[in-house]
Amino acid sequence: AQGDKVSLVHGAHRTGRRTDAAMARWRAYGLGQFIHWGLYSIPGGEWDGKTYNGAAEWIRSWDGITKSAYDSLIYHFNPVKFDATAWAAAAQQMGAKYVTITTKHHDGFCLWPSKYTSYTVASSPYKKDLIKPLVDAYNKAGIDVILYFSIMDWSNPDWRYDIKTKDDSIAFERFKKFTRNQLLELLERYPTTKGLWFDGTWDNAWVKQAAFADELETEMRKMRPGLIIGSRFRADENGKRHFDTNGQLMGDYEQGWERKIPNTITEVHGNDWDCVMTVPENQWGYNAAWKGHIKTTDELLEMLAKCVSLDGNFVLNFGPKGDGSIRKEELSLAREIGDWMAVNQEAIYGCEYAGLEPQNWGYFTKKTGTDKIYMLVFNVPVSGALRVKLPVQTSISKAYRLGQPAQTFVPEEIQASESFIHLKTTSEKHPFVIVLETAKKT
Ligand code: FHN
Repeated sequence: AQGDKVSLVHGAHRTGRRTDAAMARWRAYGLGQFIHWGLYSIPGGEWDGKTYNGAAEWIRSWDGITKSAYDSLIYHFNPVKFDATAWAAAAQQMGAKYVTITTKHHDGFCLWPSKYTSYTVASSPYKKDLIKPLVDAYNKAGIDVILYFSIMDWSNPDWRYDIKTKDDSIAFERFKKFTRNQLLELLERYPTTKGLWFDGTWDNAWVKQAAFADELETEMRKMRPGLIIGSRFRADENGKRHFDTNGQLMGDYEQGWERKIPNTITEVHGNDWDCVMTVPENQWGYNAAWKGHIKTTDELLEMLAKCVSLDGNFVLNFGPKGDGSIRKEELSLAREIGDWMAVNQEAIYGCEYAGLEPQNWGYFTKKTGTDKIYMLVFNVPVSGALRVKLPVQTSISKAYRLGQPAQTFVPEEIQASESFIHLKTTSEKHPFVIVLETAKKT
């Protein structure tokens, strides 16, 4: 131990945020799209006429469903309506700057024709690689691609939840080789991949592989310099995940914000992070029933604003159907988010935590490297007066509304560096953005 730090061989490789261009690009994305697509998209949460309430992509594991019947879905996987260009166009219109695609979820079914298993799209009636057209179409639309990969693989007989016997350990050694082969294969086949989004890494068998995972991470980073890997990939030698024994973030960004968003900047400890979010409560793969509370466009926009205001990216999940089409509800959310982004994107892309005291009317963001502050207004007070506290010796030189530059505001300075922006109306129906150009007082 050094001071109160423990010396670790497989802990974090770095303290503080990455400072390179690839990570700066990731940080500036603001908005992303997540895609969960696989065999589970065919039943869509229903089996033999029964609706299962759990997450649709987990249906193979629910009681009453035989594994072999589920695995036979491969013979029915034929997404004839799949159109990579149309998917990419919808994401582009929404304003997504990156997409995270499930190459393989927990069931082990691969959307690319992996050489290392026959449980892939190549064995389905569709036959063709699905990852390549997606990577090409998204890249063509100016959207970066990150590959989702589940380490846990229910289709592989060598997968173990824990290693308790000699046999387990022999099987898991084979599984590690298989995992490495598949990951290197993906990076080889899709060289424009910007990052890997790992999942299914919580079981003991994997958590015990600190040395292997560390070495593999180094190998992948060498192969694709700039590659972005989050905190879910590997544990340290004491089995600590996300943060090592010394509390340092493992990987390039914190991957712990799944369907939840921090409330304060202190909760993210100065780290990069992304929040992945479902439209219904907890459904990632296509769920035909689409029950429970379905988030609205304004709710999702508020989540996006909150994430960016606290230095994170917001990644909205889509669960295409087994036939390759995207459900109309998701398409219309994407369109509405895109319509808002078309006017207000300036307050999202390349923006960060503004360092200002939070106010109840909404969220502040700041354009990285500038003095431009954005007020993303979600709750208009009945008084119509929006409070702004700037750092000492800073004043507002210009205030105007995004999309309506002619609508300017004359801030009322209440006291030094504290002002009211007075809205002309309090009957706004949707969130909007006010730009504050600020300057140091001389
Ligand atoms: O079990 C999965 C779940 O199905 C989904 O893929 C999410 C996405 O972040 N990850 C896991 C749960 O953490």
